[in-house]
Amino acid sequence: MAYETLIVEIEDYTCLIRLNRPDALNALNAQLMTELAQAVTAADRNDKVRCIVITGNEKAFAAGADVKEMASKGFTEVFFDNLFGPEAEAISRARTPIIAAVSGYCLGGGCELAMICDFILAADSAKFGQPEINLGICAGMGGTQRLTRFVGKSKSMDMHLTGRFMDAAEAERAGLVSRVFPAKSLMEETLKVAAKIAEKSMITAMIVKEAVNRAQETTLAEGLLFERRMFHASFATEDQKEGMAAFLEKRQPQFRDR
Ligand code: DAK
Repeated sequence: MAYETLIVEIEDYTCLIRLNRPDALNALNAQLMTELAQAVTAADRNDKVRCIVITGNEKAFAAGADVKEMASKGFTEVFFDNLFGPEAEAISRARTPIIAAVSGYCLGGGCELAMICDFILAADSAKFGQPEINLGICAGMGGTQRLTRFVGKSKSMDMHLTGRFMDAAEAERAGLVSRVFPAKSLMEETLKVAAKIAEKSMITAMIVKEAVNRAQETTLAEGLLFERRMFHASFATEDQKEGMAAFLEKRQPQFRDR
């Protein structure tokens, strides 16, 4: 499918989705979010895709929702449009692991999009922020909820109330980002991480994704029970037999997603 605001490539079981509105620092407009939801949904259904990477360019992952598109709207319009709601949900429903590879500005809706992904790899140039307060609005695509779960109440309040940016080192210390790479090697390193995930059993990867996401959404007791049942269920797969046999035979496993 041809997209106007994205560049999508599938290679070696990884679907690389580049946000492509460089003149607007990849600001998220309605067209980009619609196309992104379509691209992620298509990749999620494609059995040649075992990991999805969402990235931007060196200057920006995305500098937020498109202020030019939003500025003149009124309450009824944003309420009935349900701006970005269905698109964000479509991305968060994907079962395939999604990595956000972030260079440069990752602000507002851009930071929220990165947090919808399963984890964030950052360039040392990355700058994260929820500066919506400077525009007279609060975050609208999960920022107050997800950032708080990532970094805790104190730092989340600080980010949302002051609108300040946090650099990659602070984001890694705070737990927002899993790893930081030099900007010039971010994509090479990200594709290595994607390849590492792609070689696993897809069934197991999806189980892991569901189980970790449960930790954000339920009580510890319910989450532990869910994990234990998923662990039990994994013994119904051929990939469990193969994984353990390969370990005992001192060879690499050949997973077949069964
Ligand atoms: N929207 C539209 N255009 C943007 C933009 C944005 N968010 N960010 C940058 N641009 C455009 C600039 O207008 C400029 O365009 P021209 O003037 O050249 O036409 C071009 O990108 C380059 O930007 P600058 O000239 O400003 O570049 P600088 O390097 O000087 O500054 C900056 C970079 C990132 C510090 C600055 O551009 C900036 O502060 N940008 C705005 C950041 C921001 O406030 N982001 C939050 C936006 S509000 C919702 C879902 C999501 C949201 C809301 C609701 N629902 C589900 C309900 C999200 C809201 C937001 O994200």
